[in-house]
Amino acid sequence: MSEEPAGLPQVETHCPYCALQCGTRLTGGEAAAVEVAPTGFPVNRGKLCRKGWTAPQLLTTTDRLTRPLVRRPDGELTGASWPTALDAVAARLRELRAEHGPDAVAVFGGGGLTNEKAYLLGKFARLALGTSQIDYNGRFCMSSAAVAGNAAFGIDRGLPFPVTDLRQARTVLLAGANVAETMPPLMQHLESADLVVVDPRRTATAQRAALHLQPVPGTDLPLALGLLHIAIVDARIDRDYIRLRTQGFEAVARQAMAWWPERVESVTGVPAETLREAVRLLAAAPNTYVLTGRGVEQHRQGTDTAAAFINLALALGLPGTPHSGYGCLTGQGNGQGGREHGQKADQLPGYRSLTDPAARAHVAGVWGVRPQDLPGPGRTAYTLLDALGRDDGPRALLVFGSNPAVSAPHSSHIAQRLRSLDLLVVADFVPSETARMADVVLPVTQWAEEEGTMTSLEGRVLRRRALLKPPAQVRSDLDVLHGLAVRLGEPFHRYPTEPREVFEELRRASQGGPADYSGISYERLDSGEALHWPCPETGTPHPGTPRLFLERFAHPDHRARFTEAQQHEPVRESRSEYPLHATTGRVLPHYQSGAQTRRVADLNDTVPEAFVQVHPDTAKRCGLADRCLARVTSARGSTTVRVTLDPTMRTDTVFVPFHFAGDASANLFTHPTLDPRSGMPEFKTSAVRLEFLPE
Ligand SMILES: Nc1nc2c(c(=O)[nH]1)N[C@H]1C(S)=C(S)[C@@H](COP(=O)(O)OP(=O)(O)OC[C@H]3O[C@@H](n4cnc5c(=O)[nH]c(N)nc54)[C@H](O)[C@@H]3O)O[C@H]1N2
Ligand SMILES: Nc1nc2c(c(=O)[nH]1)N[C@H]1C(S)=C(S)[C@@H](COP(=O)(O)OP(=O)(O)OC[C@H]3O[C@@H](n4cnc5c(=O)[nH]c(N)nc54)[C@H](O)[C@@H]3O)O[C@H]1N2
Ligand code: SF4
Ligand SMILES: [Mo]
Repeated sequence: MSEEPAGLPQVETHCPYCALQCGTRLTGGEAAAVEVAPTGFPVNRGKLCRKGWTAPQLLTTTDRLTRPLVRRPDGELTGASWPTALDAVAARLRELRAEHGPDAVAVFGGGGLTNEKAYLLGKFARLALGTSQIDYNGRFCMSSAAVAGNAAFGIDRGLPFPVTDLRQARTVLLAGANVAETMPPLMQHLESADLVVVDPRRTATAQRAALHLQPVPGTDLPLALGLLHIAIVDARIDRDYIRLRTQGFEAVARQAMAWWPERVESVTGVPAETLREAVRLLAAAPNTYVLTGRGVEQHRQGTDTAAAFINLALALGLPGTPHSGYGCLTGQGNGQGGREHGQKADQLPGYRSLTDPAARAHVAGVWGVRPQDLPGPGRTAYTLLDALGRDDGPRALLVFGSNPAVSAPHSSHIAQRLRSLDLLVVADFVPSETARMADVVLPVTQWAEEEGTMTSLEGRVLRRRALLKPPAQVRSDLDVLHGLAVRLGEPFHRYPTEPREVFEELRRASQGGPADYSGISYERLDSGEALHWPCPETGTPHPGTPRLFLERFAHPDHRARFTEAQQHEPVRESRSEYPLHATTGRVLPHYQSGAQTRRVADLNDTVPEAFVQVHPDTAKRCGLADRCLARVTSARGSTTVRVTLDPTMRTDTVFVPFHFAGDASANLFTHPTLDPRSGMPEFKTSAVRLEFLPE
């Protein structure tokens, strides 16, 4: 840890990026001189990844948004005062609502927003706008695992145990998760475990594995069924656990019987003996964890696939025991809290359902409205974006904390929908690709300039703390929502601008819900208590719940559910025209749509442009050499990227990171097919061909 210069302001907070929420100490009196250092916080214990170390660079990025921008009739975005910008937005929203009804206005949120922002955004949509049309980018993230987790366990908390429990693990199955690049400090907790990694690529994580299963992308469902098959046939399942703590095993076991190892091998490409070895490792260890990431979830059968890995974990008797378990690795900074407090299409705060009359009555009571004043559920993220500007779709969109012009599947189509709007408003701190398309851009604070709470991947509620004052013309998202709400005729007091005040209201709104925060306060968090939800308000301070399910699962009968997979129609695409599987994902130095990390020189210099990772034989067949330019083409469109040869790749599979924009955007070729249960797009498999592109 670095020596702190004496006398400079200092705060303990957490990294602005991923859901690991590494603990950091920020030091410095001005934005240009902020220094970051890791703390001893248990998930990162003195470590940060490069994104964490370089996060302060974004505070002073040269194109930081420092005043509102309004598009002039000649098409130019030009500076405007806050009252002018907010008046213009409110006036247009009122017109559109009067003409087309409240659902003419839509809201798109993000899993990076603090709990306070996510909560107030949902309230603003339902009350100030009266719209049902709100959803968020978390739908693109862990929504399939969330649906599967709710169905299996009765509650969805990504990790139902602290990250540090993994230190005792003897075997960890990482299915479609490349944590060595996506959450590097987490690797220190996996040092003594044998890793079984399921990934079509030999990633940095797979290189550390005791066993690497390298399937064809999109074949994890048969793979998981095959692992269960072997566990049953080899008598490695925990029959007592299944009898006492679960229901529904028989039907799932029948389904798994159809997936004998050689059949699985023919579909997935993973040798039958490797499958058997994986089951031996998983069943041999007393302390075994099954963890899933986006690789298995971002498919049209992502919910069923996550459920199939949960079924495997249940059959082995892992979830809800002290030294074993199942978890989904939530991705965004507040990916967990952001999915609990009401920015989802079908949701009210506290992870309550918008269609549950008791939930509506409770939240309406806290908000001082009648239950019938709350709209019903709206469209999920991709369906919402796809409906923009259509006859029956929204005419205006407000975006807080997402860059869908880059990160949504079939992005050229989504960009066209965004262009067809009467009004696009984007709140951001940088001119993201989506912000640059907006009619009004509202400049907001960054993490080091604001207070709030985040809920990490392990369900622990954390304090984000301000080191700096924001630039003069920059406001918080809470201020923006307040300013718009009062202009739309809402009572002043309904939209507090102080994060602590919003949190006090969130506590009450979440009280009694699955994600109950009512026993958590800024005071308790500031005194250093480790509080995982649920943490209800009780006579004596509730200690929070670091480990869920130890005594019972959250279903009324206290049992976990096995769930059978449904049949999924394959997307039919010409294999002769598009002979390769393309998959997409992340590299260490970039974050998401790249709106932030492409602006951090130290990160962007490491990976300055998009690439396609290809096996040398495949490259040769397509007439490609290392470092040449190539076009990756699907039935949706083409992406232009540089070839990187990699002999560890499957010869039928290529990989493109999705952090880049313009011609190099991976989402130009991805498929907008959705998982019918979660609304998750098929980011992880596209049928493509590769072509040489002369420079
Ligand atoms: N550096 C970095 N870290 C991040 C982020 C970032 O953008 N950059 N984003 C954060 C967020 S929001 C998230 S959601 C997490 C995501 O974290 P991860 O899930 O670890 O990230 P991905 O790279 O999307 O996907 C993981 C792996 O899935 C593999 N994969 C692709 N297709 C398949 C398939 O069909 N089956 C299987 N089994 N595997 C497949 C890919 O090769 C990839 O290595 O990372 C978080 N951390
Ligand atoms: N092909 C492909 N596409 C994918 C994925 C994939 O694996 N492959 N992964 C998907 C996943 S898992 C995710 S999570 C999504 C993420 O994709 P996006 O939603 O586009 O995520 P970000 O790039 O983080 O965009 C966040 C934007 O909000 C801004 N921002 C950050 N914090 C705040 C804040 O507090 N307030 C406001 N107003 N703005 C803020 C940032 O500057 C940035 O412009 O991408 C999905 N898209
Ligand atoms: S692992 Fe995630 S939270 Fe930790 S420093 Fe890196 S980006 Fe930040
Ligand atoms: Mo994500």
